[in-house]
Amino acid sequence: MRLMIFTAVLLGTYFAKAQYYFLGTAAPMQDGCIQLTPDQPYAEGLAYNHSPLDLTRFFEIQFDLYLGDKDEGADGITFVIHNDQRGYDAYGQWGECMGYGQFNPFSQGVGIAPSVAVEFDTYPNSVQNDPMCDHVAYLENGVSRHQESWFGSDSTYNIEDDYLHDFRFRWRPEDQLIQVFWDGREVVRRKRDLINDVFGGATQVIWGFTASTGRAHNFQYFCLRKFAGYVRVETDKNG
Ligand SMILES: [Ca+2]
Ligand SMILES: [Ca+2]
Repeated sequence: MRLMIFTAVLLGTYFAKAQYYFLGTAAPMQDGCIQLTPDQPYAEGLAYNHSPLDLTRFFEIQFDLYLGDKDEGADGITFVIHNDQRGYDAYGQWGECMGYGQFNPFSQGVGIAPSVAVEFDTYPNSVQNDPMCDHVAYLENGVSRHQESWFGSDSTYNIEDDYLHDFRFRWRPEDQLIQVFWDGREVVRRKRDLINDVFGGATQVIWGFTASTGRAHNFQYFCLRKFAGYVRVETDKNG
């Protein structure tokens, strides 16, 4: 009996690490969380889950995000779903693009597309139309520039506060509704025909997190809390 429990713990650790494909500075941490960037300049890290999401079905995923402990740090994290032709090797530019976007709408930089993302942005960049404080924004197709931002009407809003923040992303295909909750508050609510208007009819999408730093930096990571929904599982890992 003891041996069985010990084996289960080992397998749990193994699968927690094996669940993600890592790019750049992303790496598993000892507590089961995933580092995206170390607290160093000019870092970029991405972690994609091995199981694609099925957009024909409801899902809700909940993670804790850690954005560092220096209010003046950078640059932030994005949650992304995509079917970029580069697949699990898709990445965007560093710095203000957080590993997701391109440097600005007029440059030749490559972002992740087609895609939908939510950024948790900790550094103001006027070219991306950022407010002067930390904020959340909905993004599409590798374009970091956004017209709308959420920062709780607090012009000093700061999420680099050494706390874990509760992030939830919900997709309801029956009414094509995206909802994002941040520390329990709904910060994005958008009707969008993701399958047809963003992903060109594709229903299976890769998902994960991206982050980067620039001249300013912070330690940035994420931890799974809950997953509700269906994923395509190629082998029965629990069998
Ligand atoms: Ca801040
Ligand atoms: Ca920014």
